[in-house]
Amino acid sequence: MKTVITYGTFDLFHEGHYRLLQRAKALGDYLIVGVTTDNFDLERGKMNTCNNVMERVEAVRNTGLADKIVLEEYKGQKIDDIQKYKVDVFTVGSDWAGYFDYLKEYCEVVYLPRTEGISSTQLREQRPIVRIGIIGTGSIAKRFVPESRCVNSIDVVSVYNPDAQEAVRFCKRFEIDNCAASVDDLLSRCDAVYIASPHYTHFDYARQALLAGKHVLCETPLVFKECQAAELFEIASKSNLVLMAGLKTAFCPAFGHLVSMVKSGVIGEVVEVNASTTTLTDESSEKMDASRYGGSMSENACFPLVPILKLLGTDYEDITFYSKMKAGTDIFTKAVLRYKQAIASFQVGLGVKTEGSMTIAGTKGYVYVPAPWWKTDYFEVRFENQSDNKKVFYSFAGEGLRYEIKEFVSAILAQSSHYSKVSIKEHLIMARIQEMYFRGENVYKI
Ligand code: C2G
Repeated sequence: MKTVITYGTFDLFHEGHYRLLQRAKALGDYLIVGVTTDNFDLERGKMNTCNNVMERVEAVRNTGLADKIVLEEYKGQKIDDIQKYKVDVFTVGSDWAGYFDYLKEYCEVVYLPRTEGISSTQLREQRPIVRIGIIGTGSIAKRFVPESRCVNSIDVVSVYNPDAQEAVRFCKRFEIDNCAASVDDLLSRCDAVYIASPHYTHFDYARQALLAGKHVLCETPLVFKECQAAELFEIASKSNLVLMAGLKTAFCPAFGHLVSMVKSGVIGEVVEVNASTTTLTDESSEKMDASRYGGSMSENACFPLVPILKLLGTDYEDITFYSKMKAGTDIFTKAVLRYKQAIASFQVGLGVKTEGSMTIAGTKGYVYVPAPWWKTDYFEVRFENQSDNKKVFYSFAGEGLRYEIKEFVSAILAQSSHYSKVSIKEHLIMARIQEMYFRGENVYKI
């Protein structure tokens, strides 16, 4: 039996892909097709795939040409696969001519003529552009615009800030066509809104945008009351709109890989998760203003809550907060969540600095993520026998916002078939925890 292998992203599956697989199949008796995972594509700079890995695997499977489909997850996997599956022929389109000559050491390498006149990039460019309006022109909005320019099918068309001068300066700096005179003006010019205004304004802006039929990507924390979160998701679902919180960590490649590895049982049963996020902030900052929901909990708690809820679930038994207060604001808070079978804790601070690492303790080993864990490109899986330790690297491009922006745009263009990386329940629980804190439930202040 002559085994042939080929690899691809196969995004927006088209005639060129089909013909490649047909000719690959004709080179032997058994065809293996490697489909790149989302993380691997992000890692190799392919930011703009529209279909997720499951959709792309399905497209290849539906051709009926592949005898086996494998996922291509890392650079160098081709050599492992060729040896593992005793491959006789590696083939790929002629656009890669010469690039895979190093595989000649292991098997025959054949470059097949590419089908001219069609490509995934071309098909992507024919897709609609999502026009984005930004509300708020602060530091995160200033990072959002350049990051958005790394993602296909999105264009920032308008900006709104109640302080018109601020908005004018922002539009000039980022060469954005329109400075909206009002929120309604902004909403009339866009398909989706990115809300980067102060936390306490999020609910009203998000509600107004959703009721106007616009998709919403809102900075975290989304809202401070569970009922508000529920109302926003209710409006979004009724109008088939995308509502996402800017939980950037949840969309980063390394974090996605970390959660999959831990969920697969690589460190056994998870018993404890601990994470810290502290960012020293000037006392005069609005982020420290107690009258405007300022403080460490509101600013940073959403970061560690993502891994805690992802790894241990949303059914914790109870949560207790211990806060160091100053001028009515928590400059440092430690929270402990008791689960049936596990404990989670996190430390957040705007006026206190600590190591920004995360550890995930399991019955077979543990995961260590160095600071800043919330935008990590690297983590270690460690065991009693240190020779079993694994170091995992995942590139983290730019400011890391591009991953969440890509997710937002894909969700809008994919409509209902999109799988959200953060569930509605997780959003509701995050809002509930913020609400408990601000109501002083189980809060011990020092
Ligand atoms: N292809 C083709 N004709 C086209 C477009 C693509 O023959 N008009 C071929 C490509 O040469 C590749 C396969 O179809 O062999 C899949 O193309 P992509 O999905 O773009 O995958 P690519 O990013 O080229 O991945 O490591 C090898 C790479 O994974 C190939």
